[in-house]
Amino acid sequence: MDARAPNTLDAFWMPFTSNKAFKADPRLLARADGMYYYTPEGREILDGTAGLWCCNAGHNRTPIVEAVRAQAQVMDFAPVFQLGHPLAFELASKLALLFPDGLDHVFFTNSGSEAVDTALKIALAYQRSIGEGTRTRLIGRERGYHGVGFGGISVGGIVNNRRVFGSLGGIDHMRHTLDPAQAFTRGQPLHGADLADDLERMVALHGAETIAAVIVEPVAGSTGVLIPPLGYLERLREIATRHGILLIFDEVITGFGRLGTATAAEYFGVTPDLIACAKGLTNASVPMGAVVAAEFVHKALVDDGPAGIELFHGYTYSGHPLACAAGLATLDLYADEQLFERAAGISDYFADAVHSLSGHNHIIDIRNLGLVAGIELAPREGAPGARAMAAFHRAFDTGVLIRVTGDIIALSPPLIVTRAQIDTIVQSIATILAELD
Ligand code: PXG
Repeated sequence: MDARAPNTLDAFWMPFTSNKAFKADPRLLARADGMYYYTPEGREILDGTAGLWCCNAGHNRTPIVEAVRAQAQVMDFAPVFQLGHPLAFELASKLALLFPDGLDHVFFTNSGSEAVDTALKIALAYQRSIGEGTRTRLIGRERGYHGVGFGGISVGGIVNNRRVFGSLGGIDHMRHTLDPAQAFTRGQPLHGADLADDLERMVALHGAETIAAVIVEPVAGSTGVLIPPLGYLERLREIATRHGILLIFDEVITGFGRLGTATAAEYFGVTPDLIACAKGLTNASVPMGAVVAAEFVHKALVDDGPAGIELFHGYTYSGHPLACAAGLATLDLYADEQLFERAAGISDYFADAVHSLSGHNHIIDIRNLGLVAGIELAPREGAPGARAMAAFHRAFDTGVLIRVTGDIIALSPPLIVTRAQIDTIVQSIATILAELD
């Protein structure tokens, strides 16, 4: 094949996309700056989703761009197997400081999926290291999304992500927490903490001595913004602790300011044993994920572990220098511009704005917390997802980027969003829904 063949859309097999539909009617992004994307023709698109819930500081921020550029000139790559480079240690130290007390050790990955699978492996290794080797079972939750590794799709609660691939064995799922009877709740639903007792049911069904860990998104994002009922996460924490089950928070979306705090753990005042994160860690400028582990987990595996390699796990690009440079600049930017506090400060305005859509055409629920919201539409008869997809296309054509999942519109704007931009996003959704059949 001639490598200089003309550029067509054919060769790129696009992820999580209807390739045929996209290539028949492509939507391309060519440039980004602050709150905006720009199409190749130069059309401005207001970003209501921070890319894919990941560009929390807005796009192409100069300090991050400069840091990556500078690092690329100094050292492109360095192995971190039996060698090290200073930025990885520095970023790990800063991340440990930012995350809750007691979560002090950082394992770097390149994505959220890898962070999730790494957290699950650490949990299994931990249980074995303390003499609890029968604990091999992993518990997830319906409507959980934990990326696309075999661990993640197995604990995840989305059948389409598993249907043609299968699942690891020894997995079970708790029920999700979405309750239609509490539609249009602002913030956390009042009722439903008792759904955490599903973990007790798992213990009764399988025996605690078979369960290594339970993993949840504190706020489920990609299956349509599911806000935990008041007291739910606290109860899950209590049950997990009582039965020697590690609690893993998947904070790939909730981390780095989405709720107005560094982590959802901090927001809810519930500290898990492991946190998986990614996305906002580098403002998505260079791919990177991480698992942040509790001191006691690290101690059991590393300090008290055997001589030699303590954990047979890692990626060529764990702690990649460019990602570390991006991560350090990103954490500094969040702090310098007080972006988490900014998100907290504007979240009431955001809540008012999205809930002002209540009563509009097609809307059957609105959910929100921090700077994330889900707007659920009634599905079209016999065509689930079609109405929201039509809204997505129309929003893009009129200059606003929203995200849709099933018949749910998800909003997660960069933390630099202004009140006027929130108004524009919400007004555009109102107009589109009024016109949409
Ligand atoms: N956990 C959670 C909670 C996520 O949201 C992942 C893990 C996997 O991360 P990577 O970096 O491997 O993709 C995610 C990713 C959407 C959407 O439309 C969400 C994600 C990815 C793609 C689309 O909501 N989240």
